[in-house]
Amino acid sequence: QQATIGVTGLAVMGRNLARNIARHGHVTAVHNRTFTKTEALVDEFGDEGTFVASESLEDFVKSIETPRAIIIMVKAGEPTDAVIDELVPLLDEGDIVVDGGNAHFADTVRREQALSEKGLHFVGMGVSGGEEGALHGPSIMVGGSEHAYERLGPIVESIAAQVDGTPCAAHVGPDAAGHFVKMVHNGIEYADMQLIAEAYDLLRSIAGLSPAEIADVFEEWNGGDLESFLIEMTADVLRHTDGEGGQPFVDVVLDEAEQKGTGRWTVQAALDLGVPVTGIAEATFARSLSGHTEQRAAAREVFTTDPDEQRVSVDRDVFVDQVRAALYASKVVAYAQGFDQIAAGAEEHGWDVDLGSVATIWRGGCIIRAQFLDRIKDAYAEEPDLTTLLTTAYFADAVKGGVDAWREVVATAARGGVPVPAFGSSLSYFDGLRRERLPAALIQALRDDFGAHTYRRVDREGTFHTLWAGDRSEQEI
Ligand code: NBP
Repeated sequence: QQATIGVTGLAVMGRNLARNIARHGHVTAVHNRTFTKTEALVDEFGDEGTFVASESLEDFVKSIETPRAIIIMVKAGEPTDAVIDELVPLLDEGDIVVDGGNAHFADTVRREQALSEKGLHFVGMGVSGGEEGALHGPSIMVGGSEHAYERLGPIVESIAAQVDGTPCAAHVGPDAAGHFVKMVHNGIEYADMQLIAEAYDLLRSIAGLSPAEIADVFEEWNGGDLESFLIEMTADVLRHTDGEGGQPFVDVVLDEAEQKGTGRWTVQAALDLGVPVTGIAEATFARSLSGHTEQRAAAREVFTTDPDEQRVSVDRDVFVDQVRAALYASKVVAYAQGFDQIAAGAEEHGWDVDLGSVATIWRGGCIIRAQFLDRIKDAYAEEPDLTTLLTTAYFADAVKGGVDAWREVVATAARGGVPVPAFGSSLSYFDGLRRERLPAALIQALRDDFGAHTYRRVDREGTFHTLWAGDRSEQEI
């Protein structure tokens, strides 16, 4: 029997994605470099659907109906190139090669160009939701040509998470748009997790709540505007205890956050595009700081903390609510910045990305799934060319309503010596945007003074330079 689609690379993600596809009634060809993984999949889960297993890549390719659609689900980077190089000579014109791994979007641009020259379609497909999502319904961000999506769309939409009957899968744009959007998704995930971690730290260190009490707070928050997978999971993790001693699990975990690189990629791309994604950047740097153990030890020794100095008295219930408002406002900023980055990336690369559709497919299946995304979807439905999410009626009201609490929380954190890089930078971003005049004027004047970099004036058009070392007269350039 000819398969409708093939999956090569059957580690946790590929195996679960293949099972999900087969469970939805699509005959699925499966292949893995090490054949035992293919055999294990068919032995354990063969009754979930129709799998066509092959040991060699040649047989795998032959087992798929043309034009073929083949999903590569191997380690990102060189392994993906190695698989593409092996696959290409076996394919026919019009076949579709899909990379479902976490590729850097620049690699996807390169691969798409190389394969299109050979008459093949290359699709960079971002898959979010981890291994559980891959099995039960991920969020899928598909790049590549319209033509490729006509073949792939019905399959990916059937296996994706569904919210209100709408699949969390879409063709987000040509070329590497899918991987770019997935990268920013992960960047937002970094910011979201950092904000949650700061909220936890504040509630524990300043309001004196125990992890179990903070779990209750998060559970309550999950019943409101903040409802999301990560908030729900935070309550669960904070309630978890370790071993027989029953200490909070969060206290036995080493406080050094790791990263696989997608946050860093997001920040690097944002720097190239000139988009201030301060929440994502601070979240990425906060992980780096946590890993600098030698510097942390040295600083702890020199700047020992006096517990009295850090004691800030707050009304517990009032503070809990202020932290909730600060978390929500900061989250609005982080998401607004992420969507700005997608818009800027799309413009830079000539991809027509529908931001409303991105919000729609992030409502389910992915790690940042949240009720909040419904609001973002609505905002883009009302105004597709939105300048910034921050100023849309719903979010503007939320931020205005929470701004006093937000300031209070950031100020209290500073007084109490609790680091809140994401809360603090989001508030500064907000203040920076709404400020009538920014001190950027002084920076421009300094640049003109030391480097003759010129400036523009508020009162007339043109570019000017002052002869700082001379008679200080102004020249129009
Ligand atoms: P891994 O990233 O651990 O990769 C293991 C797979 O790559 C195995 O099938 C392995 O084959 C294959 N492979 C390697 Br390594 N080198 C190869 C080569 N030169 N030729 C052929 N195959 C090769 O798997 P994963 O965790 O399932 O992730 C797959 C992709 O999905 C990655 O790009 C990842 O970034 C992405 N992703 C992962 C998650 C997640 O939660 N884990 C979420 C979203 C996206 P072998 O069995 O023969 O060694």
